[in-house]
Amino acid sequence: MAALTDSCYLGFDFSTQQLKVVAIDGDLQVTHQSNVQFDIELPEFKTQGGVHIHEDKLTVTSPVHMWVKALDLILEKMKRAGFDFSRVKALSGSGQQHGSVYWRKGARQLLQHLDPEKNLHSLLQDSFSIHNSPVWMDSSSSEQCQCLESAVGGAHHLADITGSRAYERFTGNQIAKIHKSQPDKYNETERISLVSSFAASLFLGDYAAIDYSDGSGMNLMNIFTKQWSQQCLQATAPQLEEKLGDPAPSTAVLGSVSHYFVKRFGFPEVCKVVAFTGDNPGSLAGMRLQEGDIAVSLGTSDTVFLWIKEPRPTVEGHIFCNPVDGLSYMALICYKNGSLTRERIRNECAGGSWEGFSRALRSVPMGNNGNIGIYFDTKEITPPAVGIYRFNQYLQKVTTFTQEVEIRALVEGQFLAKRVHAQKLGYKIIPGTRVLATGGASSNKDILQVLSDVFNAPVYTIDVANSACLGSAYRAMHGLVAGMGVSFSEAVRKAPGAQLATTPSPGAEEVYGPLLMKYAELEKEVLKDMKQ
Ligand code: 5FX
Repeated sequence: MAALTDSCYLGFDFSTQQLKVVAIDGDLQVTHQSNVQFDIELPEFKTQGGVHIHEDKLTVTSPVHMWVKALDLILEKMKRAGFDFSRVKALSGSGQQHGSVYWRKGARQLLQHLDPEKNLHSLLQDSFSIHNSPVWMDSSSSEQCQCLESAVGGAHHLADITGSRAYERFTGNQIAKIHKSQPDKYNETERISLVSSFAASLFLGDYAAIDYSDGSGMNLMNIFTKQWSQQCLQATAPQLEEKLGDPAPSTAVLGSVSHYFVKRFGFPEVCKVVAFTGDNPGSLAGMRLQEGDIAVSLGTSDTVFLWIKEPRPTVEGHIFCNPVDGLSYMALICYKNGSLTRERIRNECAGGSWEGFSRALRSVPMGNNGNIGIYFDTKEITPPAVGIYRFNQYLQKVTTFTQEVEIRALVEGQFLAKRVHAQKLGYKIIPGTRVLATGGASSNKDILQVLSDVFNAPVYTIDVANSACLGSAYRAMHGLVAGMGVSFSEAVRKAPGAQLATTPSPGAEEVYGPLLMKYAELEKEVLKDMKQ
């Protein structure tokens, strides 16, 4: 029996472009990492960025067999690298959210009796009724979204139940589309998994429950009762409840790894499988977000996630059950106009230089002398508007700003929007609130200063290249003690922390408090203009 210090925990991340794995030891230090890039290492599936974009440009799928083969490959790689599977006490994982897997009738039997002499890919050849799984990039289910919203009494009502209005990528709407377009395949389906619960099923050798947190991204689950909403199920497809199985807490131990992994790779028989979850919930765990914290990822698209106690679902953004604390929630807001817009303004107003961009930010005072800008180069998600809007200190529309004012208006506008929308979802700044910044733009100190000033909270930076994967390893470890009442933060207190980057400038709240209200009003006006 391995001593505690020899124990290790595995976290897998079935993301869009690759499968990753990380191992941590009992001190939460990373001891092993590996990955399989789908396009490069599994070229036979002919994916680009891990997906197939269909001719209509709206349908986006990934081959389910590619994910199975990727698991074969990554475990073989670990074995070749001398990884000692006998030390793994627990494993967990995450998957791209919303994607779905359709197991054919009889697949459960197969999963329960996998022959350790063969690879999973060959064993599970005939196990899926749908070979091309719809993924989160799919936006082909608008018709189903409209049907669902009207069946439950409107977008607001659906958000009140499921935490989100209807979104094309959300799994229920994808299932409804499959039921309508391929009824035979739907009827042949014994079980529908999310990417996360599908991956957990492979390890478990049985169908794994969908966890509450990833289950919140389906437009099917009541996020308050944590049960499937009968109203939503009925509006989606027949016999759906039996095909989904009961959802389970995200911290649940689902069972031990199947005999297949014990025999083929040498996992201990007692190695536990902790419920897998979505990649964003996984990142929340990897970043070790705590109550009151807000994570701002400044990448191609900007993402904000929050730990909240009292969620207020709206038709903007999403509320998910919290993956590490059963009494809390997480909110997620996606913005399409992130880095690409910052780069455009940098090119137009600072000669393409980030130093010039920073100089301009420093040369104009906090609050931009009352000038506010809204920059939606492409149609934004939150709010659904497009175009460039500039307002002077009297809130009158103007057509141009000086270059310096334009730069500050962009950065302040993006952060004011994040705080306004976060507050609408129930976010409150409380003593101890931290803003955790990640992604490309988080390396720019002057951008972070504006972030800190707008949120009136200290900003920390954290490297989250592998946050979902690492979060899964942390969750595997926590899963073993969660039942004894140990909190996630206690279980991972030894993990490396975030670095303090900056604190709010004196007087920031006096400047941005009133600007927040003005920004919210202007955004409403822009939306009204769009609808006319
Ligand atoms: C969240 O709602 C999303 O659709 C994406 O962030 C996917 O989870 C990416 F995998």
